[in-house]
Amino acid sequence: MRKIVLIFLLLISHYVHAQSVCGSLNLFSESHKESSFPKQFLELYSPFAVVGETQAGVCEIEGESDWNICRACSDTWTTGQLESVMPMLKSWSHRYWHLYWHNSFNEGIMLTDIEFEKIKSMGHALSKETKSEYLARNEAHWGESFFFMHRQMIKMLYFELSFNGQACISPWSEVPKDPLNRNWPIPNEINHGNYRWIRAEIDKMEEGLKTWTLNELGANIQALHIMLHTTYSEDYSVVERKCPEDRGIYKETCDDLGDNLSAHANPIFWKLHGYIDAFIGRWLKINSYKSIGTERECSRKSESEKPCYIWKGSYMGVYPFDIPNVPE
Ligand SMILES: [Cu+2]
Repeated sequence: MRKIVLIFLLLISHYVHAQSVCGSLNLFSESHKESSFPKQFLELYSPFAVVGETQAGVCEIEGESDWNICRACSDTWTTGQLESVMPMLKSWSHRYWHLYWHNSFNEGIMLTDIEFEKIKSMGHALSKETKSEYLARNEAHWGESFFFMHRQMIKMLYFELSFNGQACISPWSEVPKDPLNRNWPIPNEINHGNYRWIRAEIDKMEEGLKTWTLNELGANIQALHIMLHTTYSEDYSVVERKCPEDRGIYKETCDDLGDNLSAHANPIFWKLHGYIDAFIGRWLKINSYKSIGTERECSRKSESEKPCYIWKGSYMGVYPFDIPNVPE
């Protein structure tokens, strides 16, 4: 049912002109042409945020120093932090943007010419690339696009927290070994023994880091990524209660880690995705890169930030994703 709703919404969204942005930041904003963005934006527009030095290695967007915007970094969520980001994370445009991104690869990427021009004007496509070349490149580098897209989501989260004067959320430095971990217990008892499988996958990634391309790492990390989502998902009876469907879409309360429409509304999503994202930084170091960016971003890096790795997969879907006629 949800798929039918999505296709319908995709069709009518092309006729809607008003664009809504998830949260306070439009990732396709023209302001990206300024190299001092987004720190400067935060200083100018946030009534609370004080952009300061981040603790080294914590809450950093590794390889993208422009994005190290967190003034503080916390391990667990406070009510203030949750309240400042949930309106964005639970908005339907954000939910469908994430769902559509994943479906793009399952069902073949669909992109209108207008959307492609927007992507190109913001430097997210290569300078001489046609739409079909862009789509083929992203299909071929799905593993990188997976890293790229989820990194954009982390940036948006960090921006929203910082904009509201809140600390960022640090990723797991290690996946908790104890299923009854004080801060991050595994909610469903049937998953309590999963750590050994998770550990085996982590070992594979650590070995592979030395020889794989970033794209191969992104593809091969899927088993670990899905295992983490499954392990930290709640029992089906809880999910059913939080996620009843209404007109084919979930209720606002839904934060099921097992569904792309709702996973990012779950606080643990950011712990596990930050952990997955940190593999990008480890890969860059092992391969002697000092930074990472799109073609345009790399061309603007200072000498001390070179060599800069240019993303080969940088598809982030249709963004902003307009969802007309959906209850907010
Ligand atoms: Cu996702």
